[in-house]
Amino acid sequence: MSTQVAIIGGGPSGLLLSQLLNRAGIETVVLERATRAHVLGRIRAGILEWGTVELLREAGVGARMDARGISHDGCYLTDEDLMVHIDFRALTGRSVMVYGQTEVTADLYSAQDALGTTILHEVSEVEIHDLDSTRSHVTFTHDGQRKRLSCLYVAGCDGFHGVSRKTIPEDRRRAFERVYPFGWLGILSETPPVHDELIYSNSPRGFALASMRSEMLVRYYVQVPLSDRVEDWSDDRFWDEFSARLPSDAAARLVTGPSIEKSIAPLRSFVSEPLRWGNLFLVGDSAHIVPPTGAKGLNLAASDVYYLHDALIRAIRGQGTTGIDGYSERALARIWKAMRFSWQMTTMLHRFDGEDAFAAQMRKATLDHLAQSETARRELAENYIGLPY
Ligand code: FAS
Ligand code: PHB
Repeated sequence: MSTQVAIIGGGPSGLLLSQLLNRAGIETVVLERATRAHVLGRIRAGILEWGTVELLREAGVGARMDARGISHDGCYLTDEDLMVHIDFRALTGRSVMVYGQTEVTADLYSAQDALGTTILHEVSEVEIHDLDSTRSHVTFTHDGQRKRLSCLYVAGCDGFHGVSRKTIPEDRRRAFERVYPFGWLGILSETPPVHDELIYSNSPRGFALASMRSEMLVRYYVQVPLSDRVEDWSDDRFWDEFSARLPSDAAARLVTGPSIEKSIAPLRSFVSEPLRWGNLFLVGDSAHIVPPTGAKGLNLAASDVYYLHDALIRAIRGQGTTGIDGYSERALARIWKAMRFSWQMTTMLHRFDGEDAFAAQMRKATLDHLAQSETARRELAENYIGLPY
C-alpha cells in the first residue's frame, strides 16, 4: 500500500486532518486501533472554541454543528453563592459552541465516507519506520495479515497511549507533567440543564461543573478522589453531592433523572516536545493532555491540525518546507498558553487534599477579583473562547 500521508489514529485529530488533506487533493490512509462504533461511543468534550468551529466549517463538516449546536455567549464561575458571569460576547466579541465531541466525530466520519477516504479499523501492532528518509513506511496487522504502508509523512494522531510519541527516541523527547490528586466523575442525563450557560462551581465540598449537550441532555461532573470507582457512586449519591456543590438558587432549579452514562476521568497536564521527528508529526493528545477544566483538549487538537494540514499541503505541493519545519515550534507556542490556562482554572476551582486555609483564601480572592475586575474577566474570556491560531 502507498499513500502521501499515513495517519495513525481515527479520533478527532486524525479524522479532521484526513478531511482537510483530502479536500486539498492529498491522499491519506487512517489506521485506527478500535472499531468505528467504539470511537463513536466515547463521551468526551463538549465545548468548541470559535477557531475550532471555523475550522470544522472550512473542512465542510459544519452543517450539523450549526443546526444542532448551541452558541454560548458566556459562563459562570461560582464560589458558594457568589456567581461571577464571564460575558464572552461583551468582553471579546466572540462565543463558543456547545456541541459534543461525539457529534464532531460522527460528522467527520460521514464526511470521510462521502470523500471515499481509506480508514482501516481494528488495526494492531502499528510500527513506524524510516522517518529520516524521503519515503517512510508504517507496518501494521489488519484482517489477520501483516501489511506495509509506504508514505511521505506520518501524522501521529493516536492519543496519549498511542505508538507515535514513543517512536521518537526517549533521549530526544522532553516530557513536562503535572498529575492532579483527583478525578472528575461525569454523568449524562436526559434532563434539562440547571442553567442556560455552564456553571464552574468552586465549593468547600469540591469542584462541580454543570454542562450540557442539548436542551434535554446534560453533562455534569463532580471532583472525586482518585481512589473512587464509578460503582461507589449511585445516581442518588451523585445528585445529592452535585446539588450540594451548586449555588443555592441553581440547586433549587436542578432536575434530576437516571444517568445514561457515568465515568471517572483522571486529570493531568502533559506536554511532550518536540512534535516532529523526521517525517513524523505529533498531533493532539499524542503530544499533550490538559485537565478538562479549561475545555481545551479537543480544541488544542484542532489547532494542531490547523497548523499541520497547511504545512503538509505546501510541502507535498513543492511549495517549500517552512511550514513543516516550523510546525513544532508554532504549535507548541499555542499549546503552552492553553496548558497554562487549563492549569490555572484547575488550581483556582478545585480543593486539594491537605491544603491549608491560605490556599482556600487564595481561591476566594481570585474569584472575588474576577467579580470586581472587567480586566480579569476579559483575560479569562480571551483564553476560554480560544486564543487566535
Ligand atoms: P483521541 O485519544 O481522541 O484519539 C486517538 C485515537 O487513536 C483513538 O481513536 C485510539 O483508538 C487510536 N489509537 C491509539 N493508539 C493507536 C495505535 N497504536 N494504532 C492505531 N490507533 C491508535 N477534552 C475537552 O476539551 N473537554 C472534556 O471534557 C474532555 N473530557 C475527556 C474525558 C476523557 C475520559 C478523556 C480520555 C479525554 C477528554 N478530553 C476532553 C480530551 C479529549 O477530548 C481529547 O482532547 C481528544 O479526544 C483529542 O483527540 P485526539 O488527539 O484525536 O485523541
Ligand atoms: C463538557 O461538556 O463535557 C465539558 C464542558 C466544559 C469543560 C469540560 C467538559 O471545561
